[in-house]
Parts: sequence; C-alpha cells; structure tokens
Amino acid sequence: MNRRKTVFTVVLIFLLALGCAGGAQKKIVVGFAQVGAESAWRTANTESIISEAKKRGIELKYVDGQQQQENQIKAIRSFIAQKVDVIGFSPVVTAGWDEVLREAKRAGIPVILTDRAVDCADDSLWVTFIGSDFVEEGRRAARWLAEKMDGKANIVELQGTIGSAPAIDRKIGFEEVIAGYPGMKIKKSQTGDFTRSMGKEVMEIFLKEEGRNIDALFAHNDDMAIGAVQAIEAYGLRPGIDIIIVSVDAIRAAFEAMIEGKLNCTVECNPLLGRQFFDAVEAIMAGEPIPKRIVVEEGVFPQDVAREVLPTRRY
Ligand code: GYE
Repeated sequence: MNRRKTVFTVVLIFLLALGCAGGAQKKIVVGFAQVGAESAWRTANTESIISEAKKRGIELKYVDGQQQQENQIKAIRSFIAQKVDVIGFSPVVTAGWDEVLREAKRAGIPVILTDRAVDCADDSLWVTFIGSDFVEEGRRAARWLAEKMDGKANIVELQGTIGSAPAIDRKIGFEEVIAGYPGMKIKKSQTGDFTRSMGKEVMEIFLKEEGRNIDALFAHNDDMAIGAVQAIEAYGLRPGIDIIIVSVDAIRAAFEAMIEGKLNCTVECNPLLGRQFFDAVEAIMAGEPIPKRIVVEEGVFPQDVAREVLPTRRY
C-alpha cells in the first residue's frame, strides 16, 4: 500500500514537473499588423515574416491593413485584447500612433517597429525599429542620377504613400543631393501610392503636362516605375532612353526591366526582415537587451549589372 502510494506520488511529481516544463516552453505568440499588399516589395516582406515564424514554431497572428491606418490600429487593439507576447507592425504613415502604442505599453506588451518608422516623441513606446535608411536610399538615387545626367535634368518624381516614412525620407535624401546641382530640377512631384496602377496613371498626367521636357523620373519604388514605363511607351517615348528612370527596392521585375533597357537603375531596399524581426522577438522573450535601431544593409544596381545579378535576387 505504502509502496503504491510512493509510486503514485513519484508519478504525480513527474507529471507536474512535465507540466511546468511544458508551460515554460509555451509557444511565443506574435501579432503582426502589415501595411497591405501594395507592391512586390511588400509581398516579399510578408512572405519573409510568415515563413520565418513557421520555421521557428512561433504562432503568428497576421493582419493585412490594406494601406489604411485605422485597420492597423484595430489590429493592434485586437492583439492587445488577445494578450499576445509581442506586437510587430509596419506603420503605413508616421503620424497618429501615440494612443494605441500607449495602450500596448499599459498592457505590458512590447512593440517592434519594422520597415517604417513612426513620428512619436516618446520612444519608450517601442523596443526597437528594424528597417532601412530611407534618406540614404534617396541620396543614392540622386547621386546615381546626377552622374548619369551630368548634373542637368528636368525630373519628375513619383512619391510613395503620402505621410509614409519611405516617401518622406526618400524625398528628403534625393532633394538634399540634387540641391548641389543647379541644373537638376524637380518639375513635377505627386504620389503614386507605391502601386503600379497609380504609377502609370500619374505618369500619364506628367506626360500630358510636361511632354518631351521630361529628362528623368525618380520613382520611390520599382512598381510605380514599372507602371510609368507603360505610360511612357503609350505616349510614344522610349523609357530608359528618352526618359532616364531610377527607382527604389530592387525587386526582380526591376532587373527584368533593366535587362530590356527600360529602367536604368534601382536602389536596393531589402524586404527580407523576417530573420531580424524574430531574432528581436526571441531576444525580448529571453529578456536580452537589443539595440533601439537595427539598420538593414543595401546596395545600388545600375542597368549594366542587371543580367549578372538577376539570378541571385530572392524577391
Ligand atoms: O519601398 C515599397 C513598399 O516601406 C520600404 O513600401 C517600404 C516601401 C517599399 O510599398 O515598395
């Protein structure tokens, strides 16, 4: 009887211990509020996040914000209600996040910003920001263009989403560099919302207004540049020859357009942030310190390297 009791106690302790260990290894749950599906960059970014979560056995609650801030705020609130371990999001615009970020802080849920920054004075509202240096991307595009055009060009600019960090910063970086070239002027600048269809539509307007006076196009992403290529061809000009085009992202379609001679240069913006994002998540869960800012390293690809580089491109 006594012996049976001992066995029973031992088994019970063992089961309890097992239960505790299981508890300690509880699956990490992450809520991620994505911008949308506006570009090939974004599709690659989403794929990188989803596949990395799967690889690490992390439960991912993924919401597509359809480029609407209110959708992203709603998603973040629902992550708070569901008591996820970490919230990640890529803010569609920079302004207007203070309140919801304070709610997350009050709930004790750490927030990681990825890709796009917020304009918010209290930086205790997020743990880290993982993303590219968009100002530098704008500078790189301008430096390449200034050299290509010998410091003289009538430029039209297709901006990204109004109020978004990449649109604001790429413009700042680009203008900063061309300010050093009196012969380089931005004649027209309008948003194409980072999409191909809008890039085409707005380029049609630029062509109608400026016609053959346009020497160069700076597009804040490749998708808008590719849309613009269609508009330029329809207008009867040769993209890449009559109008020199530089854009940002370095998606595969940009390399294909460069091989066809229709795009002249793409500045890299790396969307494959999944690994760095979940490294940060795991570090937070393990109580390890992480830097407040994690910058992604990137390059510049002119047309003449396109054929050689395309096979190595992963997005
Ligand atoms: O350049 C564009 C996308 O935020 C860096 O968003 C990202 C930008 C990217 O739609 O293609």
